[in-house]
Amino acid sequence: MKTDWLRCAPEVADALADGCPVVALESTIVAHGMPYPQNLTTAQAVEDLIRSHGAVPATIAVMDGAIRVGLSAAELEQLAQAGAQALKLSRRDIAYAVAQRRLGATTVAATMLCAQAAGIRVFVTGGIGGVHRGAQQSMDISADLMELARTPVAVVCAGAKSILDLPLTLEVLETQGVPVVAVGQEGFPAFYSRESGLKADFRIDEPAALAAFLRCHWGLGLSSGVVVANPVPAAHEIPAAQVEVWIAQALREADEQGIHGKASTPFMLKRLAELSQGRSLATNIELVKHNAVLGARLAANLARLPK
Ligand code: PSU
Ligand code: MN
Repeated sequence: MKTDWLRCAPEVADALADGCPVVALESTIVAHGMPYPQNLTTAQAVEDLIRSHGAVPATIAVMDGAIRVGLSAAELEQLAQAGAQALKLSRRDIAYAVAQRRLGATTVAATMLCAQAAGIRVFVTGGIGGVHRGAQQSMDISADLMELARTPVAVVCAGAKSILDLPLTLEVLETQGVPVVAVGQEGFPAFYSRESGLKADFRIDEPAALAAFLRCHWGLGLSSGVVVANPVPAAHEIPAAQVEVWIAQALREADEQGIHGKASTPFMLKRLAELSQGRSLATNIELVKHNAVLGARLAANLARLPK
């Protein structure tokens, strides 16, 4: 990637040059995934947690005609305030946003590709996109899955939301050769709930062992990403049966209102927060913070291993 289109914050560039741990963060969760001001306070808290666990945070977005890796406090605030006015950028949208000097928030897919271009191997988010329910008809499969297939970045998440078809999401990841590693349990977590009823491919509990696994995966020349699925802490989970009631209603409304494509996930997140009277948002915030701690530890362990 040409460096005039990729600008790392000085702190991030220094850390990368010195082989110090860096953790990438996405910005769609800030601009499109949570309302203001909780989006800002969460983004700040996540950056602070990553720092206090020994890594440098690098929130990624498109601003001023460049991919920016690491934002200042003022830039993070600008993005949080812009909310849905910022473009939601997946892989296909990046060149448009850079060339047209638009403000853009990167999804998991776009953040992975930018992180890889900058030399960052560990990325923390809330949940990954996946195969949407009804995808047999709509063909709505998140570009996140295709990016995981081709880009060597570890994505620390709380699994994927059950607004998606989770069995089909795991099928696609298997087909694409993406390992799904659960932390602390056998099951693949369902974002708001610890269990989805599905098994992850592997269980690895310790950050040091996770780092060794990643080093081996990439050392073998496997060029895919890895899903590191970290279940929401029990104290903050919402029972799956409860979530399903809200999801069923929000999906019905999305269908009635003709919401589809890239608008679908932001609509669902917003309606779930409303229908749950803020409970889904509170859980979302807690699980992202929990992922931030694991991501920082993982990056620190990876940085300690020989290249
Ligand atoms: N999951 C969340 N919050 C989010 C997203 C996922 O809990 O904000 C965002 C991520 O940026 C993810 C994107 O990459 O939604 C997926 O969108 P789509 O389904 O349109 O690919
Ligand atoms: Mn989609």
